[in-house]
Amino acid sequence: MNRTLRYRITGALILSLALAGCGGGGGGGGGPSTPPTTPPGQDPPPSIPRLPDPSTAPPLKEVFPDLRIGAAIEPEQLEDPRDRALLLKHYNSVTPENAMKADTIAPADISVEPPNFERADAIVEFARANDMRVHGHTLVWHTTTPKWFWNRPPGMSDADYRATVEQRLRDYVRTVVSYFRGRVEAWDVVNEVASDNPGEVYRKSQWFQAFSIGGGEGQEYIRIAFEEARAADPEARLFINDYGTENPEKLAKIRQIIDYIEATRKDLVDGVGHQFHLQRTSRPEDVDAALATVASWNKANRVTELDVSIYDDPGDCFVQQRIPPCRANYGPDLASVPQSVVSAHARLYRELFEVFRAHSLAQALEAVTTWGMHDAHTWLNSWPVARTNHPLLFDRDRNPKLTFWAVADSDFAIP
Ligand code: 9MR
Repeated sequence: MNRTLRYRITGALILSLALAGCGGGGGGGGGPSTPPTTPPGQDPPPSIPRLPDPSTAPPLKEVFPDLRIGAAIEPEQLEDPRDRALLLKHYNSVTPENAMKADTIAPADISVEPPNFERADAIVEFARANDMRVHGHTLVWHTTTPKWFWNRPPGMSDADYRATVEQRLRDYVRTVVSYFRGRVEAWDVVNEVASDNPGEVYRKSQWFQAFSIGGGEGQEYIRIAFEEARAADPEARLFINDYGTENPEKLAKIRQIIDYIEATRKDLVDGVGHQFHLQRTSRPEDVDAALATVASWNKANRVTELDVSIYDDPGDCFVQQRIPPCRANYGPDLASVPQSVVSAHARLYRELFEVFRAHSLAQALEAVTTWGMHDAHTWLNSWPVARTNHPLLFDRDRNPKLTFWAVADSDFAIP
């Protein structure tokens, strides 16, 4: 993982942790102290409910008819019969986890080599064939911007360099959004452009730096990306996507950035994409407040990358990325996780989806996408350390977990 990515994610979870503070969430992180969940096929202890037969699980998209329910996926998953079945049953929106990032679509300069839409097309065509929407992710993200965007021939003046980078940005955004026009209904136009440094609004990424050259406004790339996307597909919904938006300080920066983008044109930003990469000590009331705040701006909300780590890591885990300070691996499967942790995870998800339902009923939340479908495929199995995590609603066998039942059935007793 490169340094920029590490820095970015570090900020995300430190913010979440800072927010979590004395927050809820049961269970210690120090190792099994209460009975584990019961492996499939075995009788649970009397205090722990046996999970219902997976075939009786209601489709999530029907449990939340006022929300789009999405999952981030890779094209290969469409070839896996179990993943395909899970996707078709529960979801009506997909986000390409990586297939639409610039380093995938345009590893080489698109003025020299045509862009490669193959991987993205696999997902978009599957979605079309199955009546699902596609949430496009993401046009501009410093972490996945290929190097050719920054090429500077020797001797090029500052003014020419800035103009060249701007042209590359305009061409890239226009090319991609035009190509998917009518097939991708929304875009994360920019991703993670807000800074995590106190008092600093804009991330000082390579984008910001390139646009600052010669005394320009570093943040102008953000407005340009929105302008091009709007022009290329006037029907697409355009989002500014970021993590840590459950933190009011971070969200206030998003507001400032929207005000900048819309200073001269009020119709460029449709809404805020909240990643919500949470831990089980995160607080639903912070999530609720963030959604309410954005709604009060008359902007749309989408939850774009939801997951909840089962580890309540301390802040320095995300800096050091080793165990300790990161929590030790609970073990290879869900049955080795303390029941108190499994239950806390389920309770938090239940409360989060109660918040989501309330906002969807108030027309203040359009979609909830989880960052992956099941625990076998999630970035949290390798970050901040390689470790078995269980952040999603379905287990490694694609079966609904206690957390699923907590969300799907409000009467289901969480032990
Ligand atoms: O899950 C994605 C992982 O497979 C990629 O290697 C990584 C870098 O492209 O991006 C991950 O997804 C990120 C998303 O695009 C933006 N928000 C944070 C997500 C987790 O890192």
